[in-house]
Amino acid sequence: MNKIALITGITGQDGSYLAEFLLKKNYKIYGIVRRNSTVFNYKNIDHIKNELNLRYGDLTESSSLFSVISEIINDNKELSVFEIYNLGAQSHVKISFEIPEYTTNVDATGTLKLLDCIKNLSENIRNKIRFYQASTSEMYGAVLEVPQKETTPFNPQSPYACAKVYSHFLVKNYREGYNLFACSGILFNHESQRRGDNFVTKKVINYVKSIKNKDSLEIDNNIKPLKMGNINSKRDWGHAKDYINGMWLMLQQDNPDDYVLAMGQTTTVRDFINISFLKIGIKLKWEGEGVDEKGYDEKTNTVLVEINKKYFRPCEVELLIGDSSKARNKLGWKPEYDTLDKLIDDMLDY
Ligand code: NAP
Ligand code: G4F
Repeated sequence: MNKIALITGITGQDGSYLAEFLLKKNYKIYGIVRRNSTVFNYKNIDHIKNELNLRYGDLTESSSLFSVISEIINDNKELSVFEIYNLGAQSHVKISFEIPEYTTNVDATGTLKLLDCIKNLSENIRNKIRFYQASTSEMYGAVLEVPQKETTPFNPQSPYACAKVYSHFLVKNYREGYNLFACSGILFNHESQRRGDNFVTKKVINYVKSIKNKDSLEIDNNIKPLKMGNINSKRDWGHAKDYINGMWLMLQQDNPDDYVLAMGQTTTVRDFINISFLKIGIKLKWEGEGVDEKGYDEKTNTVLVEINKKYFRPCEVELLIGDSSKARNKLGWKPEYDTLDKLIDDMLDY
């Protein structure tokens, strides 16, 4: 069987794990990469780069998408399975407030370009294609139901989430209107050592690792506190490796459908910070309120965490907690990193 996969966002956290996973299943993998002015942005895929077929492209440019899909079809006449994973995105919620138009062009209109390209293929080829869309729990926004599941109404709170809602409904529309095998995975936050440095978990872990080897915080005057935004919001965090497995399972079913992937446990950012510091033997005590709140090392009284309002968002998503019963029952999806503790240990690289 000639199995082909095309991954947009292959250089990102999920795309790189998915590529590793599919290589082990003997897929021939194509990936779309963006040109970068200084370096090859291949850190996450460097170790497998020679086994991949990488092509320059961008979700904002239809011709590049058409060109790579045409090449795949022409060069793989015997293809029997062609899976397209649309993971490419401007994926940072806070940054989407600063570049809303670009975020929409990539995260919303980009999906339209890709789906339309597939829609216009011959029926024979189209019937071999299975499409995965990276939908997100951010679409629930100011949540209208607890926990959130596939039927929970969306109430997006950022340009990023609005763009993802557009793509989510477009996938449903193309599935129903053109009979495409197209699924959306509504994934709750998932993290790993490959998480971008400016997402909250990785930012905290990087800081904790940076002070891990200090002999004494008391005599180290060079310690600059970690600057955080809203530490009271709650997230349902899992491990990226478990979530990419779920994406693949969605495309192996007889019929296309949408599924929530989540751990079903929610934790405040504050507790994520507390637990991460405890891992290196530091117990934090919190004093003050609002932007004046600080986290101190209980032993030495050194200030280790401060609040900086520059990290606040115009609208915040206060609470996310998912119900993934449908994926667990129908797909048999079962995460291996089943506690936050295991996720943090892995991110700390013990
Ligand atoms: P990520 O690490 O930020 O990776 C994003 C990928 O998209 C990168 O490969 C990036 O390429 C690529 N990209 C950005 N702009 C693009 C453009 N204009 N054209 C083509 N590719 C572009 O994100 P992730 O955490 O792996 O997430 C993967 C997908 O799942 C994203 O769509 C995200 O929105 C969604 N999602 C993530 C989570 C989560 O918790 N991680 C939860 C739900 C949904 P460069 O390397 O060149 O920047
Ligand atoms: O790590 P975050 O930036 O992730 P966020 O906004 O939940 O979005 C991530 O998960 C979504 C799934 O729900 C994805 F769709 C999306 O692509 C992305 O992967 O922030 C998490 C929470 C927020 O409430 C934020 O306000 O942490 C809070 N936070 C507090 N201080 C901070 C910081 N977030 C960041 N990035 N940096 C801080 O200093």
